[in-house]
Amino acid sequence: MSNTLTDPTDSASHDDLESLGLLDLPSELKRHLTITLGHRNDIQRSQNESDQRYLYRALAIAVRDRLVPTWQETWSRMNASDDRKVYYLSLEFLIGRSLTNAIQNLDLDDDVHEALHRYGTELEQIADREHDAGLGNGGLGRLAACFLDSCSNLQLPVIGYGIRYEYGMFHQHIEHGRQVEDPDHWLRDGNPWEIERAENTRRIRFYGRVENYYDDKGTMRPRWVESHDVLAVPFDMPIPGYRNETVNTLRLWKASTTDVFNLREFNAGSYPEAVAAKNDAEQISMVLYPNDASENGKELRLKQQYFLVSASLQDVIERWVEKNGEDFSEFGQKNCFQLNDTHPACAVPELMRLLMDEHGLEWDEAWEVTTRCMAYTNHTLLPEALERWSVGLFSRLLPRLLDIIYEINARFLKVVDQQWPGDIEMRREMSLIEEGDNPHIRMAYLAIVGSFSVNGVAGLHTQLLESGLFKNFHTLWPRKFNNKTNGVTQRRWLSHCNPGLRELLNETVGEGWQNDLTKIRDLAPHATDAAFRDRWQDIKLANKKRLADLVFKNTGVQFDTSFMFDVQVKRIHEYKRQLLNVLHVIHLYDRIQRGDTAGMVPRCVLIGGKAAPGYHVAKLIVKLINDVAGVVNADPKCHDLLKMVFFPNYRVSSMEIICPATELSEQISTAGKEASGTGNMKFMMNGSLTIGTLDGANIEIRENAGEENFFLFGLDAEEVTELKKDYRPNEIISADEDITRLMSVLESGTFNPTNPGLFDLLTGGLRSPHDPWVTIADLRSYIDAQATVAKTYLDKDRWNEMSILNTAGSGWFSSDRTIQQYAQDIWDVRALPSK
Ligand code: 26V
Repeated sequence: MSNTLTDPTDSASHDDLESLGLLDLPSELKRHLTITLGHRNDIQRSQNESDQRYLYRALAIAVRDRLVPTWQETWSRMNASDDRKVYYLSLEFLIGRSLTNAIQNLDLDDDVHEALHRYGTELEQIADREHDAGLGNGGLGRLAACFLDSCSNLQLPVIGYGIRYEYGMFHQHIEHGRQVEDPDHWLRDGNPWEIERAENTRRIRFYGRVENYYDDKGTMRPRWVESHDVLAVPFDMPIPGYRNETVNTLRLWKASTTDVFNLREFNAGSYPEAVAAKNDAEQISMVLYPNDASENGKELRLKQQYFLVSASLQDVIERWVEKNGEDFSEFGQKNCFQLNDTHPACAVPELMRLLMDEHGLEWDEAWEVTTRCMAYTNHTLLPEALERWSVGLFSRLLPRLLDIIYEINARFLKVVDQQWPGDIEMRREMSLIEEGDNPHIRMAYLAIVGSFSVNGVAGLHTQLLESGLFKNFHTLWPRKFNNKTNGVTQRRWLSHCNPGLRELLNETVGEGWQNDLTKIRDLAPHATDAAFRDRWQDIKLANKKRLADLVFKNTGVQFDTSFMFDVQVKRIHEYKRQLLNVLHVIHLYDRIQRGDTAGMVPRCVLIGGKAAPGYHVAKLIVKLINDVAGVVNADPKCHDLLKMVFFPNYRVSSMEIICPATELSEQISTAGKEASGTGNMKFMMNGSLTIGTLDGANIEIRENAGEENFFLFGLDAEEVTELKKDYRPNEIISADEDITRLMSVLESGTFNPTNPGLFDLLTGGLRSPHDPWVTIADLRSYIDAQATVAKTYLDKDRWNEMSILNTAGSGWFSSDRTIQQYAQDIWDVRALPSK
């Protein structure tokens, strides 16, 4: 795929800037500080919070101004093109910070340094003022952000569509070892990275009922009446490509109601109610739902999903009609909607509705178009995470859509009947409607039936979808199914976050890896070069120092940079088995108590992540981590061998400090449960070694790093399934001296002396024959693998060699590779030629 780089000195030339009415960056910064923001210009070496915030805003506007012309140009070029376009529909985009990303992509580092110099400050400090755009929970949301970055890098005609949540992922702080949630009002200081496009506002319907009427040709047609409408106002964020004259768009919808149209509706004279209704409408884009099974089925969440889908489809259709009139015969060939999980699956019936009810297509034509342009990505194998919406709720909120879903189902069940004639059980199993007292719509099935492509996010995950969750659908339509192993953008997750390593890589393999990560292979021969390994280790040490400072600032715990940095950061969930990690720490603690420290390597163990607010067990795990850390860090016997922290409020910007400093990456989920994982890839790129199970993308990480450069342990997915038939954790515990001991330390109340029984729910789960995560089954193997890790760490040369080979093998995990595969195999789109 072509990815032409223009000479950056061209794009930033003095003449160009002048023609855009822009001055050099130092002057622009001053202008925005004093004129745009009306601040004083006598800041000198100011550590003052408020001065720094002004500097951040002025710099952000100055940098954004340099994106705007290319942004507009990319938008017009895309609209003018007749090539197929892609829309990435997602309830989550975990963007993180934009300033440093834009500076890097525009190659403005030196200019920014110069501009900030006169204020006696550095970019790192100013950049830290930016609130993360935390519009996502974890992997799925961050993947969407990495994908947009790669689409811009590859100059693909892709628009992201999402919701502009007023409150993003909650802020986490720890009180007495427990997670406390605070709202994340990330927009409170304004957002220089968005532009409101009120002229593209859309109207979204809810509630009401369906009636039939006769159109002007005398045909009876259904229509949706007496609906309560809400407005969707788009806010665009720029997604800059890497030094390539492309700036794509992320369009985020905010819910609103104009006073004008609202007051007219409430013309009975009830002014306060009319104003209150405004509030009601704005609820829809108020807050991101935390990924939490207990939140499943909430009406507001379904409203968010339909709101996103309807606004985005109307937006695309309006641009289509402007250019092509009411001829939709090629709409399916020229447009493609990628559904990020089932969250936007209402796109299937909504596109049908818009085409039939608003644009007069017949069912068959509309279905042909819809199934040509919808593609669905699955992100989870956990049955409790599969979305189902109650038919009752659906019929109240989206009555017209329910009729369409029933019709899709009726036609689909005829296809099932052709394949399996007379097989009633198969009809029941595959129906889009789960029957029962309280029937539900199976959103994954709706997405599969309405899409031409269904993909998993790692090799094993796709295999398990085909042979398990979606087996019948795979039998019916084998060619719909495909794998697209996830990836991450090396521009944020290596180049930006690890400047020391960036410079070494540039020097060693050239700069090409920044937009073609396969080039990083050339690092491999240097793994045996002693001098190179020393430089490699020095860079890691500097990154460890940076993380140790942050850990101290956030927790008051002093990390010793000569210790091994052992890290597990991700959402807190039972299947990810943070508990397994804690059990190993307790094992080390117990050994230290007994003086059995031969071969032990000093470790700093860091665990971080958010628990869904309603997920009781996950929150108890957070408490256990904090309480074990408290005991370990207070014990003088541990002082030279073991430190542990719970890292509070883990988010994108913390990972940028954490992953470059990590030596051991913990990827220890129960095999068959983690669809892919993407943190695992960020660690690998930055030279961490992985201790992991054969789960998700770990399998591919091990293949690419070389088996000898990966610490494997535990049962594989098949073995887990087999074991569950007869699992007896208590027998495993009593047959193993170390495990017996560590369980008795945990159960004796060492970590909860004043609160007996506090962790019984956790220990009870571990000991249960029905423990779905079979933690005890993998514990021996995990402890042994950790002993191998320690032994290897003592051999510095070997460790550094393995570390280099991990980075060298990480080329496959660039999201550029993933996106090229989506572009070729699913989307059938090519790069838009530059102007
Ligand atoms: C479910 C729900 C249900 C309640 C409302 C909010 C909400 C939000 C998200 C989810 C599903 C999340 C699924 C997910 O994040 N999957 C992760 O996707 C990553 C990217 O493909 C993958 O690397 C991880 O393995 C997978 O767990």
